[in-house]
Amino acid sequence: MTSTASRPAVADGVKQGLAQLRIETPSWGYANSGTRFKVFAQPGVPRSPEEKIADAAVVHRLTGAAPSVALHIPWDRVDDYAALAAYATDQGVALGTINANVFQDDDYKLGSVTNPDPRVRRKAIDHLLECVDIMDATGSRDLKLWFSDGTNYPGQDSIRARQDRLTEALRETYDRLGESQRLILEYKLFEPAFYTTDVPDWGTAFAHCLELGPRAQVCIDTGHHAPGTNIEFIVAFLLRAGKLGAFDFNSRFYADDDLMVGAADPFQLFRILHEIVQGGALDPALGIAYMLDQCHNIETKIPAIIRSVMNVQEATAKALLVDADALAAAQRSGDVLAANAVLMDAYNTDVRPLLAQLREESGLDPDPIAAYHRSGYQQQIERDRVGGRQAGWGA
Ligand code: AOS
Ligand code: ZN
Ligand code: ZN
Repeated sequence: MTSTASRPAVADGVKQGLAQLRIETPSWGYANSGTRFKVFAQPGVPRSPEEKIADAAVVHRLTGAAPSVALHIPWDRVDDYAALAAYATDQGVALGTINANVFQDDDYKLGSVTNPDPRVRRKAIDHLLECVDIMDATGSRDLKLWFSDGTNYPGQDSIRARQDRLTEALRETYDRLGESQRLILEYKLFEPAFYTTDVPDWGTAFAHCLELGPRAQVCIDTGHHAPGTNIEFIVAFLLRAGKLGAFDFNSRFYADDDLMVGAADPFQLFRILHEIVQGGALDPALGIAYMLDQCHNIETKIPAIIRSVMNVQEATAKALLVDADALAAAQRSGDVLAANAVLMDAYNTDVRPLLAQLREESGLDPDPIAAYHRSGYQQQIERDRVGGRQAGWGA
């Protein structure tokens, strides 16, 4: 199949598709992180939002595919967000999605926007509104909301009342958005709440986004599902409904592992990207934000993020190799084996030589990770940055 991939017409199609793919990297992925048991400090990690942006810019320079970085408030709090955006531009990247944080405060023990106490709900909503102010200053399009809200015990609170409170908070936040801004609602099956979660699945997120209006969209974090969930079905459904706003890409073996995307299950990533390609959704005009949401607890962070970008590119290239005509013909004629073979032929193609060639054609090093190791950047940050910061967990 390598010969198919290297045929000029096929290579051109892959090249055009990949040129549309823009992957946003998360500021917190560059900082120290860990589990509930231990945060491992790594040498050279950023001490400020500016240093996280500088690292993101390195990933973009080497891959040519990661032109924006997502911020997290308050982990990336600064006095002057317009100045931070200008700094990012100087570095060659843009500030992307603003991720709100209403989970890291003692007040939120029983929830944030769904808390039974109206004072706590007000505080949480005020933070979401502040995030929109920040978006105005940074020029960010998307506000991403993930709520840790839920309950641990049956009877702890009214499931239905919590939905009412959630609806009120989302409405107030949505109404504050500017014309070109969006609210992106993320769902997660469980954790930190274990009995009920207030936005546990795509159906709940979808229903709230439908009620809010056209600028409310769903975020699929690939790690936020029960084992065996058919994520590509969710992708296809939301795309068809015009409600897929963003991905938080990562890999999971067991729960919300936040491992490198494409590491645990590259076939699942390919199936997801196949739905994206089939739906024409690589086109930036459709507005889907392809973000990473990962932590690199035991591996060196910048090369891990480069690897993750490359993993998404490889899965996308394979999805672009699917022979759409042959697939449609096999599907029409009910030839199950032939249809499946079309997908598997694309998946089993080694696209790495093609991607290396495309990088060289764009003036990039064909091997971005080797280029990073040769660049001396890691040695430089390990020398220069003393006292690197934790991303936020356990702070
Ligand atoms: C939490 O599990 C979610 O994946 C969030 O998207 C994210 O990890 C957190 O909000 C960091 O910004
Ligand atoms: Zn996420
Ligand atoms: Zn998560």
